Amino acid sequence: MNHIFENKETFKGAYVLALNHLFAKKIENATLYERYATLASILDTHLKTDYRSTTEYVEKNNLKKTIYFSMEFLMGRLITSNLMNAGYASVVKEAFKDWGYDLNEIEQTESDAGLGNGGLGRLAACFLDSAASLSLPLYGNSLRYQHGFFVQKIENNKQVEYPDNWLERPFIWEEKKEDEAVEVPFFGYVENIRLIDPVWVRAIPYDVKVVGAQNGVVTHLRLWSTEPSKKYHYQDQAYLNMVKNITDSLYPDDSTEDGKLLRLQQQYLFSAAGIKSAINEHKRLGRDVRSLADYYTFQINDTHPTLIIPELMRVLMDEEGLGYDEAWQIVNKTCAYTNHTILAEALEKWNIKIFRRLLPRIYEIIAEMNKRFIAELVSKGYSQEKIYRMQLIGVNNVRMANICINASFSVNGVAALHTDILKKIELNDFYQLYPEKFNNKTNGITHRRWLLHINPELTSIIDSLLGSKWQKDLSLIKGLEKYANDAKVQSQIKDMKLTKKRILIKRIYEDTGVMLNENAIFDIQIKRLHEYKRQLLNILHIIYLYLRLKKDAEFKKNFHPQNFIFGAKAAPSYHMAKGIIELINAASKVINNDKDTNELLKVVFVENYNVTYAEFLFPAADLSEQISTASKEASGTGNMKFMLNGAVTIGTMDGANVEIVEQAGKENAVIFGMSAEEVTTLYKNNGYKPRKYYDEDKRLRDIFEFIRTLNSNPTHFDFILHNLLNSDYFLVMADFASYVEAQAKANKLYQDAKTWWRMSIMNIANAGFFTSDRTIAQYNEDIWHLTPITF
Ligand code: 26Q
Repeated sequence: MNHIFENKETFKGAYVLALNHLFAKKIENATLYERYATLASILDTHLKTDYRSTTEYVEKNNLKKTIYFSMEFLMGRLITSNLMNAGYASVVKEAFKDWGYDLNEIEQTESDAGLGNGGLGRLAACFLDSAASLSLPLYGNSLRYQHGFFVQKIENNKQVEYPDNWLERPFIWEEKKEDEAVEVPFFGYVENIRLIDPVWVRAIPYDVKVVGAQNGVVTHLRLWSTEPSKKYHYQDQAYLNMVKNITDSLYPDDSTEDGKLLRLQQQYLFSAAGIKSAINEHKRLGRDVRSLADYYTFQINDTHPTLIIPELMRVLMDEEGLGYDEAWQIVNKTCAYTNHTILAEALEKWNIKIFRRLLPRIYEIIAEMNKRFIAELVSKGYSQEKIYRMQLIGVNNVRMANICINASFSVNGVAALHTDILKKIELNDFYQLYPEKFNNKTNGITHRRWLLHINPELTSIIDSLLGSKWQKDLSLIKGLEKYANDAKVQSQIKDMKLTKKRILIKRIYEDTGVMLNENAIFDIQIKRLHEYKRQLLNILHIIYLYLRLKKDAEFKKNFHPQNFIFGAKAAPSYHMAKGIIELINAASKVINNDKDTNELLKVVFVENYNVTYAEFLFPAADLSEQISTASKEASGTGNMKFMLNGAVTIGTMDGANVEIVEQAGKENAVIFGMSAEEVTTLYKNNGYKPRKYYDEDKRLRDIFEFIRTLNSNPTHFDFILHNLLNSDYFLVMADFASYVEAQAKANKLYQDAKTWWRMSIMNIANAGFFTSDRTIAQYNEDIWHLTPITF
């Protein structure tokens, strides 16, 4: 092998030439961005060789593929993870060092690809990395949004949204493939299964390379963009606007808002285009459509890509001439569905009027599926009531989850507790009908990004103790356990934390002007803002602490300083969530500026929490806030990133927290609050009286009083307080006392250094289960059955 990344001298030569070629500059005159773009370009070009050999290998050997259909891929920046996976990071670092440049600095100019809302989108990105690293032919399919998830600014304590113009400068990792464009029809009317006078939109794929970890495998994430159809000679402005709008922006996660036609259009666009390109490929390789299921699994990431089901039916019947039953058999063997949500009210549904107008033929097919499904249930003797609950169309809505469950061969939840709740409660009707379809795949995170890349300090501690094999097989990190009580290792971990805290402190100071104490406990809650995630419980407790520190000298003496850090975006129309952001910011201003408590207590809300910010936050954390109302958080994945970086979880027995505790041991987490079962029973009995807690707990009354002083208008936050008193669906009041106790316990534990750092090490040592390599291996074993690429 002889190539430009071979050693630093060959690299330097190639880099200088490329910089001259691209920007006509010498290295000392180039801007940071030009230096970045040059590096990214030569790496991307270099990867083409592996990309081509991977594609050729998969085709020559007729390997089955998984197409991971997801409306979101929250990729973040790619330069470092691509360099690391390709195995060239150290050569490049060395070369840059010779020139006096820092790779980290260059990385900062890449824009963060924020094509997702939160957990579901980041999971999809971790899965791409893991599948490629396990040499599995898995390919992503999504949309190329011109604007990613909005940029958040805090103005006057409030969230303000700005567009994310991430494509302002060229996205170097993508390749436009004009020759693989497809035409997608919308609207029109149906005559004898034929769609008459539709509006055609051209979908063009942009493929983003996905690099496996040091195995020569390069797959891709296919992002569809829209352009005017080639079928028209004349196009009016309204048509051009429609075409542009389809891939203009990512929708914020917002189950409260009514279905928007544009979102349905996005869903059909990437579903239909993805199916079309799979079938085109299948035929190009000389295979019969009847064998589709032997060559593809279509994984449906939540219900957003549900339309691949009726679309595949349509193609097989209307274009390929198969009968309904034959088409149905194929769909049933190709599609698999992952559920990410428990909240029944969040299950996706579409008004049939909107649906029929946009997708008349697809609607007909769903209606036919529904008719047959109902007939099946009737023949099985199901009650009318149960049939109403299960049918695919009901109460004027198309029910996406019902379609997915009916048409897929696999239905999985994303953590053990979540899958259990689906089976026993939320989807019990379906579980009884199709017990064999249901399975669990506990989520995971790619340890390459979330440890090797973001925490080289911890990586090298582990390397020095265990060698480097664990980097390939994270289960080996268990070997750390035997050092849990080792004073030297404990102090290395503590030093690592201090290093990471200092980096974060600098960043937060630059961003917010707040200077944090490096000796304090770093207590971090970073995730989307949702009532069920209970950022409100966190801030109520902080206010309690503040008031107590001000009046209780004994308490103050025994209290270890604590920094509370929040990062969260609220959906733009989610009034309550935005109110909670404002409350956190208003409270933090008072608290951070009080000389009485200043040294002990700080509260920071970081602006624009995203993948890039996350990479600074996880490694610096001592306490990981995972405090959702039990049963409401399907899994959580931030909880795993904290654990892997040595933070201790303070949390409820919800989602994957249950498995974190199972792996690390209950004594190595701080658990509080009602259980999922208790929550379910409480809801069922209809007897929850949140006001009782207020009446009986002076701490809550004092907190409410304080909140009324935070704004010149004392009723400013009353909509939050009234909700707590009169409804409190997420049981903040019920869990308050238990949370205060858990926080006190954590604060005390931290002061016992030997115990604390043992807990921290035990968490790292037992995080092996949570690599997405394990998750992907399980998907493959139970659902996909892909053969690995072995060159
Ligand atoms: C719905 C309607 C209209 C517009 C947007 C949406 C929408 C968009 C995104 C609804 C939901 C989402 C995302 C959901 C999500 O991220 N769920 C999280 O998935 C993670 C990965 O499985 C879990 O760890 C989290 O527990 C779960 O909340």
